[in-house]
Amino acid sequence: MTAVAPSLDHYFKIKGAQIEEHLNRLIPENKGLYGALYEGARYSLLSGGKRLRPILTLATVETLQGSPEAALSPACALECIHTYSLIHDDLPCMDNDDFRRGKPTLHKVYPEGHAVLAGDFLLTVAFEIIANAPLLTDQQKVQLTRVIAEASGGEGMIAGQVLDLACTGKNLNLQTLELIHSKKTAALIQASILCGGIVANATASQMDVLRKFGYQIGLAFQIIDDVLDVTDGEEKHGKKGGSDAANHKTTYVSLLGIEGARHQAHNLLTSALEAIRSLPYDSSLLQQLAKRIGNK
Ligand code: GRG
Repeated sequence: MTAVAPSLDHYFKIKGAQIEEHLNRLIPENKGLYGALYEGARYSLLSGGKRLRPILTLATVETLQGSPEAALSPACALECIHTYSLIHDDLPCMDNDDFRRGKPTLHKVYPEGHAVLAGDFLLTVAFEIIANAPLLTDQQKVQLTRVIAEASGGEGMIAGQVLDLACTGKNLNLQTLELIHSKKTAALIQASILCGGIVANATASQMDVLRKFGYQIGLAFQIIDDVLDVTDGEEKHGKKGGSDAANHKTTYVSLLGIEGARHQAHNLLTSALEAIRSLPYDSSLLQQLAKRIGNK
């Protein structure tokens, strides 16, 4: 029998609130001598955001009939890492952005060094959260640490950011662009799915399915982001062709056109849906999440 899928908006609302509450407890207010560090981290961490990555972890665990309570710690660790990456990405030495999640970026309201350190704090605390997770086995903690570190480290998100900086202003081909985005954006989204698999004790072949699904929805997410930068960007940033064009970045849209980029994302999502349907579970929740990425 197929379970009735909950409304996705409702799911985002309920799980988003749960994640918010957990993050608030994990990174509490600190009135001590270095309380400003906590204040800065909380400014960015508790400032909204879709909570896509932690929600993907929770949805994967639920799909594989694991414990959603046990998944809360790695889910929050992933959101800490994601927020750190946004804080650092917005710095003047990187993308130099003034607004994020509808508010001034952290370095606009605190000294720049303070924003760097708040980002460092969020990256570090993610691994502390995993180490101290109350409902995980030691083996799960090691596996989660490895998956998250690989996705965010020197072969993952940081490598993607380095390539992105090095390639700005250069004409890239599709292969190089995919390499950058697979590391910069898809890796952490894929890790969010894999973390769910680890918490639910997925088998090796189920992890292979999750790896493929996570990569494909992660890359599709970035392609759609490129499209939205053009279609919504002019309105948002006041720059013709969006902020990527203004920053001289090669994107899926500059290489394939808007329709070509949408088609590429659609193909990835179709293949991701096919993969996830092969799991011996009701995967309707993950299917809905993948479709939401396509329509974001
Ligand atoms: C600084 C090491 C380092 C890495 C930065 C992820 C990243 C690498 C930069 C972000 C730049 C960017 C805006 C990329 C587009 C895709 C993306 C990650 C968008 C933001 O994610 P959302 O839409 O954001 O999930 P919210 O605010 O909803 O969490």
